[in-house]
Amino acid sequence: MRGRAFGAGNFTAWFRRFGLKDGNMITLHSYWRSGAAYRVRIGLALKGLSYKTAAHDLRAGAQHDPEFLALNPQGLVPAIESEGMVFTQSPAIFEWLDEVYPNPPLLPKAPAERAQVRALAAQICCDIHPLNNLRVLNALRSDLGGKKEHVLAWTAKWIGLGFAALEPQIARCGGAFAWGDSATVVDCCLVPQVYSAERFGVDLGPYPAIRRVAEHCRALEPFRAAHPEAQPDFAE
Ligand SMILES: N[C@@H](CCC(=O)N[C@@H](CS)C(=O)NCC(=O)O)C(=O)O
Repeated sequence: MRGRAFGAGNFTAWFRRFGLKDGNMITLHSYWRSGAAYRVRIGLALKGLSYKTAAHDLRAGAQHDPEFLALNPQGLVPAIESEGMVFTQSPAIFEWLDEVYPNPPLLPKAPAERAQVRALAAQICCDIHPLNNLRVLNALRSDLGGKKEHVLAWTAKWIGLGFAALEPQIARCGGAFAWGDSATVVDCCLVPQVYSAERFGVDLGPYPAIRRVAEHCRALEPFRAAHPEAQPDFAE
């Protein structure tokens, strides 16, 4: 497998020193610029879990290596190995994390609130991000002959539509975070989506509530530790 492993040994000692939990030896299959892996890195950091990173260079096609496909037949990151099992799909990973490592929770307690928080996160994970995924943008370029400006217009269109709908919801329900005053899965999904919007040059001017929450989150240590440029495989 082309994934590069960044050792757990030193990290484990380091994490213990700072009072972080060992995470029952979690390996996160990741790529520094992957928005979906970034989400899970935030979730792990918010829960104070240590983990080992196995990096797969998506630009070099490492997600198509047979060894990685044996782990995740979808050929997508993130994937987590823990407890002798493989966990994929960031929303399912969040649910698993919250059940196995309940503190601090990434979902509110009340069922109605949990449903609303899940719905906000789903708007990002299901309706915005998939349309801007690497394989979709590659297909636009190679299958349909899309030029750079077409691809940028495509990404801006779907991020803009999604953010325009999220904005009033976050303005209404948000506090310091996207939902109230503690971090939830919405923040785990929103911050990487804002990073991606910035990368694609989307104008965030019309979304003050989204910008406010993203700025607040990005100043916090768990979000900083999960940032793409803080990853061991970060490359310009
Ligand atoms: N629904 C999946 C999406 C995972 C996903 O799309 N990962 C991207 C990186 S952000 C990927 O691995 N892309 C590889 C490719 O497009 O070939 C999740 O939430 O985990």
